[in-house]
Amino acid sequence: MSEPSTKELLNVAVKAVRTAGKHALSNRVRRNEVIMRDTHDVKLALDVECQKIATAVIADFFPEHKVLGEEDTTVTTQQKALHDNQNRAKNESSQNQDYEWIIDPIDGTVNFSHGMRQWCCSIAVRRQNRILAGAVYGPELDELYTATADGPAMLNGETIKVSACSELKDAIVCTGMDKNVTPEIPPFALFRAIAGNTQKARIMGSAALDLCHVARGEVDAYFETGIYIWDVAAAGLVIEQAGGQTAVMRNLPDARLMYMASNGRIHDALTELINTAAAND
Ligand code: LIP
Repeated sequence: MSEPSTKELLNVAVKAVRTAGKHALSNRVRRNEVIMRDTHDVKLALDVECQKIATAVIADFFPEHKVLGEEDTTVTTQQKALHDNQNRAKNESSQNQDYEWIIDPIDGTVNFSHGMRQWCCSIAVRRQNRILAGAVYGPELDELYTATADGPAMLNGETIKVSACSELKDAIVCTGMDKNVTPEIPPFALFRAIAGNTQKARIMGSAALDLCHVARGEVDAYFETGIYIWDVAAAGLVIEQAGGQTAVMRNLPDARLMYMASNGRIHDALTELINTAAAND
């Protein structure tokens, strides 16, 4: 069987994010059907439903492909996925079933549950640890971001590119509050360093949309500790294809990441600022 093109993969990712995103949008009245609640996090019935819907769309086209999603995965599964991923990266002879779809059915779930419009569905597909295509759909913002590894980053079909901002002092940097608050990483541990050395630091509540807004040039960088691969996989490709840079700065326990992305021009300065602040915390 021939390998799917990146365009074919992207078409399925777009169909899946649109179908799942429209389900969440048309069921907003059910946004408070809570399955699980933590201090700074919530899991909704719609999270699970949207992941099932997206997975079904993908399976219609690629039944043998794997899926890694935020919902119905345990830490063990996440760690296994990471372990498989590392083993896979070593295995040169790739197999068709090496394709893996990475789904965040509702990114910005807490925003969504309060009726805020800053939420999206994010889906990427990777093969041997290389992201080949990604789509991020914000239904209430009417924003569909797409990219392939060999094609441009686009917003609603128009090519986008990162900002020209070259100084941290002139930059807007989006960040987030780690929902897994631990003594080692108290909330906002690095926030004051970012806020004190940029024009503005912003917390908008959806990592995938924050990253896409870096790709379209309205935000200059993004940084967060405690984020997961499904929050950043698709939008990270969009940034790279828009001329920006991404970096997993650290791998944290329970498959979480310290992750940064920027327009490229302020990447080194922001990296140094974060590493210095982290060392002093
Ligand atoms: C959210 C991220 C956000 C982060 C939240 C949460 P979710 O993802 O997009 O940047 O600050 O803690 O992780 O849980 O809504 O898919």
